[in-house]
Amino acid sequence: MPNKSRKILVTCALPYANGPIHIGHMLEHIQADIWVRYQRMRNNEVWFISADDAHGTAVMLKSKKLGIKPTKLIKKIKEEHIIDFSNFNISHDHYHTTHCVENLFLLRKIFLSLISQGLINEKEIFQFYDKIKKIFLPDRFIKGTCPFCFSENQSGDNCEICGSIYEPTDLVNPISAISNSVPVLKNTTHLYFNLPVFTNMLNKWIYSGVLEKSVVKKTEEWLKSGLKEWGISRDAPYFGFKIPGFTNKYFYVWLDAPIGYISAFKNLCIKNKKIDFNEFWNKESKCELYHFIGKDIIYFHTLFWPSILEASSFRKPNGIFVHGHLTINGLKLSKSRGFLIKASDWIQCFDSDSLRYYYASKLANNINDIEINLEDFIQKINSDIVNKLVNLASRNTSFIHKYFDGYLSNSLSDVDLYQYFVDISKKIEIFFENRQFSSVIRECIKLLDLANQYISQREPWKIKEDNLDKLHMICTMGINLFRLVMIFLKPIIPDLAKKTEFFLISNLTWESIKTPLLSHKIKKFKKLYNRIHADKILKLSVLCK
Ligand code: NOT
Ligand code: ZN
Repeated sequence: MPNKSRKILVTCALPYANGPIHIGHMLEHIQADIWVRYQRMRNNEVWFISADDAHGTAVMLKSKKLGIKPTKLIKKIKEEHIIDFSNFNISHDHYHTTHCVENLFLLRKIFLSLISQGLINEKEIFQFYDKIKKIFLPDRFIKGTCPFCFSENQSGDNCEICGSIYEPTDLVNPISAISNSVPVLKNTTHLYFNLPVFTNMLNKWIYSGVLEKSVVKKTEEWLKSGLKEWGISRDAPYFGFKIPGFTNKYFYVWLDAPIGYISAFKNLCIKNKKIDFNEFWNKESKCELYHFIGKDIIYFHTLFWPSILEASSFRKPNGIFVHGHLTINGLKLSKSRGFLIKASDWIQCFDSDSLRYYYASKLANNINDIEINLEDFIQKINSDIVNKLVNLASRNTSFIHKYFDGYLSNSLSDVDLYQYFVDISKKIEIFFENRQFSSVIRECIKLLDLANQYISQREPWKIKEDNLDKLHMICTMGINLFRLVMIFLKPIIPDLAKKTEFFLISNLTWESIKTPLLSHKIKKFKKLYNRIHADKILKLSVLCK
């Protein structure tokens, strides 16, 4: 695998600017951030971007409810989002918004190019209209019974229970989610993107290694059932970009949101003149592009997005990395808040590394749901990070300072064991590259168990003062094994990694894996990590009420 000089652009799905970041968003940003930090450690050039998804009905309704302008709302929300992400050490190189000039410019350019290729059709349709709120209803604001499996309370575009995709008019007993009234059908004209033209391209593209098997399967189903033209316009009132040449028509938020990936990067290039925009987005680009997304928005990324990119002569992604949903156990959460915990509430109870570590311990490169169980969370963090990882450092450091003035010895007590840890790094590299973070953690825990066992068996606390050389080498060995595991875990728990670097007076780098720290002074041991306590679950419950 080429390690040097890869150029990689990574995105996370753009959070809507109508509410706070919750720990479900954080799952995706942490997953991407771990991967990005690993790639940076391997000296690849990585640009990690995201942005707020500022447009659409939800943002408009929210700002109405608050009695403020949408532009004011999205500004405030973006500031809050940036704080939330920084609290969890998400190392975006840039966090932008889709409500920006770059996005307007690119959207119009792409739209005009679609028109000139005859890919946009105008059609008169009947659409659900809320007579009370005087507004055409977007699919997600219509609720009803699924026409396929008859599950109740499903949204107008797809059924969460059976996964079918349909038109809002297919719903049984549709209801407006805004006013709870029965919507009426009203005629209007809309613009449609000719998606079916791209069927052949998509049929090849989905097998080109860009998608995991389960994602290919889902996309295959949609392709098999036949693609339909995709509506890209919305009627006023709407918060978004107006469509040139049409009165009271706006671009659908889902057209300008993915274009936001490009425009956020464009804006980064304006700030950082060293990055070449075209090198990353040209049709023939050799740079790599990856989108991290949740499984609820697969079809936007495996059908519409590659087609729009193809049509407008941009490059397509090398991978769409899809994760499952988050489920939470052991906490009563209010339904009106969507059963989710706000990132700002979580961080008042627990540190960022603990959530990052816990997510990593559950993440693999598949779309399985991730379950948070708070008892299990506390148990795992205390057992892995406190009892196994940090303990390995603390139990050895005291001797290094007591007898050797803080200096490590000039050789290790077991070179073969050290080499064994070094060899495992090859395995860990593959796990990181393939986003099998739970396997990274599993390997690290195995190594920690080995290391702790090694120290326990040699009982340094019993070694007599006439055998100090032996004691010196064993404790130096322990510190070095701790250091190796910390290098492996650095992308996952950056706060602890930073403290470790300060403590070891040495940077945790991938290049230094082969070279043990010898004859090197380290600091006195200060608590690197605080045990977390179960009473914080209660505190979190109170905050989430
Ligand atoms: N705001 C959307 C959501 O579901 C995600 C937009 C992602 C951007 O939260 N784009 N695409 N394609
Ligand atoms: Zn259904």
